[in-house]
Amino acid sequence: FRARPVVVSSANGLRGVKVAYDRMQTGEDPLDAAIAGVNIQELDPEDQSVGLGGLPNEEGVVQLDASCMHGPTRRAGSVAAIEDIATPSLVAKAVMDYTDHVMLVGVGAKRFAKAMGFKEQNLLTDKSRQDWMRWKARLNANDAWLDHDDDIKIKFTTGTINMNAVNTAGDIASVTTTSGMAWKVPGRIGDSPIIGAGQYCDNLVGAAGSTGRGEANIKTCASFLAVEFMRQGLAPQEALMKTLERVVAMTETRLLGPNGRPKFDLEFYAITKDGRYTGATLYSGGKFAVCDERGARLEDAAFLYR
Ligand code: SD4
Repeated sequence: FRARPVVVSSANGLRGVKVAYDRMQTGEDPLDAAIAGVNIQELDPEDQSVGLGGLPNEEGVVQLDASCMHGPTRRAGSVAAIEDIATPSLVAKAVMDYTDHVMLVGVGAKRFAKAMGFKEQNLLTDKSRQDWMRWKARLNANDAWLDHDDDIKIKFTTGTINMNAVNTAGDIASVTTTSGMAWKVPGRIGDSPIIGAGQYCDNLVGAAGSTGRGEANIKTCASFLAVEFMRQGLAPQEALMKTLERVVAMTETRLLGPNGRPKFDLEFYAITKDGRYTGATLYSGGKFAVCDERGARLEDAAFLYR
């Protein structure tokens, strides 16, 4: 068996897919390679959706979620609502490698990370603190949870990084890492650390992962669902479109607009064992990053609604 190696991620992983692809070419494990790819965003203070510089919760505290899966050994690891550690993707992998568990949360996750030698640091940059204060200053009694000013909405819906990689042996890995929804209720956990929602990988089939409104994803176990559709023989794009249709079908009425369409966006990324790939979003205009033998680039995502 010889696969076509490829790495696919959310658009903010344009630099990361290249790093991951190049590392796989030197024989590095696909999960280590993908994590090295997402580490770039985690450690970049300019990326306000993940790791250092991530937008905080409503109390101004940065709480991070991440999970990963390693196809060849059928293992998974995850951390949720972890504070003060810039690279939760690596902590998720440490949970996978060094514990008998899959998921650690909050203070326990942080204590574990420190015991594993991760450095504790303040993740709230000046820029993110100022954005948080600006948001706080505008709060008023009439605010609805879903009703945000446009500029703030952008930050609400951009970001998170999911990356999926397959090497020439057809070994597959996936990882997702995020600071979650900006201004979330403290303790809120999104889809990113949930195995089967934020990402999922099955070495016989492929991998899928997600960014966007995590609540919608959790309810549909959508990354698992996408991999299951591919297992049934659907091409990656068909699999992601059917997954998006399920998300719409499971959307509660209060989140549907007058046209019956969700008021949020959700994005999926997928690869197959033989190296096919795609990205798909609820609404048109989305891009995803890919790197293969032709180099790293952004491609247009398929979509359900224009
Ligand atoms: C979450 N899925 O915490 C993440 C947020 C995200 O683009 O992807 N934003 O729900």
